[in-house]
Amino acid sequence: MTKIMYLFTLFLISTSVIAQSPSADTAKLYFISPANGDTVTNPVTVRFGLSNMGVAPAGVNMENTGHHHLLINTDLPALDKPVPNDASHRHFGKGQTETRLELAPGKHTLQLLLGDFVHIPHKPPVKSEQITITVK
Ligand SMILES: [Cu+2]
Repeated sequence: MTKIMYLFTLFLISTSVIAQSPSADTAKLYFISPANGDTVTNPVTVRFGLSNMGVAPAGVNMENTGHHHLLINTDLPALDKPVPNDASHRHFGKGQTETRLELAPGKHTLQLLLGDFVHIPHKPPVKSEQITITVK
């Protein structure tokens, strides 16, 4: 192999390490519950649905997997950086597929965003629609 081929191979390896994890073309992320427009009471059980990709805990680098992030009353974060970790960006890094929330009475938005083993959204991102619920 020529030196140029060798350098090119190194380049491919190094870019694949920092590149975002690819998502499956057919991946779909959605809320099993609640549904958009629902009126609910506390605690609000939120169930995450994912098809054509799998759930793996954070830190586990397996193709076509990721873990759930629940965005509460916020829009999508930067899609090429780790998802922030705060009250409006919840990580489910153990591989959980549901949670219970205590929310103030009123309207709230919820959205799911899948992240890879280092919490970075896939490319293209796997996200649900943003739903609005009303807590009584
Ligand atoms: Cu995460």
